[in-house]
Amino acid sequence: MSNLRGALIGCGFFAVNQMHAWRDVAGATITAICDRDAERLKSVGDQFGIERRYGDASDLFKDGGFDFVDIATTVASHRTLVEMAAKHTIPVICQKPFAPTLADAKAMVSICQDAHIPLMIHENFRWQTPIQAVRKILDTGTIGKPFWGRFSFRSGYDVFSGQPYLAEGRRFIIEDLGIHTLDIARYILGDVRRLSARTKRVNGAIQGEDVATILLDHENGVTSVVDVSYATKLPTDPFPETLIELDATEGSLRLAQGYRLQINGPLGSEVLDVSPRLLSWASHPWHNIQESVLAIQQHWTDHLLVGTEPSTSGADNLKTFALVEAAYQSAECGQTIDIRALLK
Ligand code: NAD
Ligand code: 89V
Repeated sequence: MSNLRGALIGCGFFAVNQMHAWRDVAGATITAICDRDAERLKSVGDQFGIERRYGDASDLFKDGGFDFVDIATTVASHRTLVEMAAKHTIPVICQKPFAPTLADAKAMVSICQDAHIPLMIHENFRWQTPIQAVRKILDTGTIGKPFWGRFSFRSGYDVFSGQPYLAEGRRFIIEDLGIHTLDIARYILGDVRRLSARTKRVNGAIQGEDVATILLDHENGVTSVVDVSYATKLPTDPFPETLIELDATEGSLRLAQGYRLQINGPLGSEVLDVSPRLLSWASHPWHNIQESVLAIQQHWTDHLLVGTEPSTSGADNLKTFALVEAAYQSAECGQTIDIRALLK
């Protein structure tokens, strides 16, 4: 099997997970890294034994010698870095949120299409073991056709200590976390035609909203609710679990806290343990996310090697990103937003 060489840009909080996962991916190896922060560059370079280190992404691209780039910086730099990759015809993975605005995201997809390079957004939540388990149950047809769903992420976990920038933006939970939950809703129930949303800020120490409730009309007529909160105090915090309820024509399904998947079919009920694996480099409670990082990076590598489109390609992710944009618009104006109009 050929081995792809990758370069990673952005050696911060989350990139350490990506670097660990790259070590476990079959068919790809990170051979160069870049960060404008010299300390972070040194720390990741030393930890993972990477000799080729760059403080400036344009020098990295100028030197080349890699088959894809993994952009793990925060959103402000994504468009510039994706444009650099396109200019050098280097296939690119870009972290979520893909772009600051939907207009930027559309432009980035076009630029990569014009350069004939694959673009995948690192939208890893759909790759979590419990989410994949829900998808598989639906595909068996045991519970029939869903007509209603709920995708819920409610926590009081302190995300700000590891990611202080999350407290500083005008937008918070929909852009950072709801983007994953909306993507899961699309992955499980299909694309969305309209949505309406309400938001709140409960934590006075941050700038953006930390609670959002979003009502979705899917293209296939299914109704669902996406509700997310970082202001919810519970005796056992479920971070970072997404809980799912689906009611369907022949039964129902409940993905409950503790990675317990209850399936209620015509012949009775059963409860499955759909816990993620604890990889050697992972730790509780992040292990669910960490395992999905390995899964998405393996998926990218497998698709790049054979030249097929990854599940969360740039074009696919525009349909998730539009839901983020629509949710903010709806929360501001109190109206229902037409997704097809946004995607035009
Ligand atoms: P961070 O601030 O800890 O790290 C970002 C790093 O990028 C910093 O070291 C910074 O110096 C570097 N950087 C920024 N612009 C650069 C540029 N132009 N050239 C070179 N280096 C540059 O951020 P983080 O918490 O690691 O988050 C990074 C991204 O990952 C964000 O978009 C965030 O939303 C996303 N994230 C995703 C998940 C997930 O599960 N998918 C989880 C956490 C964070
Ligand atoms: O997954 C993420 O994007 C993270 C967190 C789980 C903290 O929201 O930023």
